[in-house]
Amino acid sequence: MNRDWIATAATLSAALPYLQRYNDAVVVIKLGGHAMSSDQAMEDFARDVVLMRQVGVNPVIVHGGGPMINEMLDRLAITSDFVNGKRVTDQATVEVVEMVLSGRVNKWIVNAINQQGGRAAGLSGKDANLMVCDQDAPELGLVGTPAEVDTHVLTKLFEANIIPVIAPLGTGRQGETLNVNGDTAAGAVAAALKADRLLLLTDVPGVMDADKTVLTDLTTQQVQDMTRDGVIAGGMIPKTQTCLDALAGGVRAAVILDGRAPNACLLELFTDHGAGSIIRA
Ligand code: X2W
Repeated sequence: MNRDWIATAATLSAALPYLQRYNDAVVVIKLGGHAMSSDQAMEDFARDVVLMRQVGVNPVIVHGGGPMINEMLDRLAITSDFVNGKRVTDQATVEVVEMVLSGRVNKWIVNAINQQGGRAAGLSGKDANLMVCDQDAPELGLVGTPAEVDTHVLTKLFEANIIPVIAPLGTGRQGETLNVNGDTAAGAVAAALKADRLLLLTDVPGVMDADKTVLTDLTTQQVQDMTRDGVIAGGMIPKTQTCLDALAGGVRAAVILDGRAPNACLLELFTDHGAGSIIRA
C-alpha cells in the first residue's frame, strides 16, 4: 500500500482525542492583514476553517486588513498616522476603512470559505449590535474600544451551521461608525463568547525570547514579566495584551501563531505539536 495513505490514516487516528476535545468548542480566529498574503494562502486558510466546522468546532473569524486599507488610502492620496499601533481615523478615513474591510476583505474571506464547501456569512461589529463601542483615546478620532458585545447573532449563526466572518468596525454611542483594531475586536468577541481558544494569526512564529527562540507555553505571569523586562516589545505588545485581556475575560487559552505556516490552525488544534505560543491563565 502507498505509504502516504498509511500516514494519512495514522494522522487521522492520532487526531481523535483532539477532535473529541474540540467538539462543540468555540474557536475565535483573528486573521491579520499580513497573514492574507495571497489567494492561495486564503484558500488554505479557508479549507482549514471548513474542516474545523466539519468536525464540530464553531469557528468565528475576525479579520484585519491594515495593509489593504493603506493601499486604498494611498490610491486616494489620504495620509494616515498610527499612535500606539492604532490608526488615527477621521471621517474620510473611516469611510475607506469600512469600504475596504466590509466590502473587500470580508467578502474575500467569505467567498474563500464558501468555495471550500463551507457556509460563511460576513458581518461587521455594526450588525445586530454585535459591537457597541466607546471612543478610544480622543486623539485617535473615530476609533472605538468594544464596550458591549452582543453575541446573540453569533450563536444563531452557529445553530444554523454558518461560519461568522467579522470586520472590525463598531457602532459608537451616538450611532457613529468607529474603526476598531482587529486584535482588540477579536479579543472582545472571544471574551464575550467565553471561547475555548483565541488564535491570533500573524506573520511571526510566536512570542520569542531574547535569542529569537519561540516560547511555546506561557503563563500570564511570564508574559507580564517579559513585557516589563523588554523581551516582549513593539508590535507584539498589543497582541500579548489582547491575549491577557481575553484570558481575564474568560477565554480558556490564547495562541499567537504564524498564519503563513501551512495548516497553522489544524496544527494547533488537532496535534500534539501545537503551533506558535500558547498563553494560559
Ligand atoms: C485597524 C483595523 C484593521 C486591522 C486599521 O485601521 O488598520 C485601527 O488601527 P490588521 O491587518 O489586523 O492590522 N484599526 C484602529 O486591525 O488590520
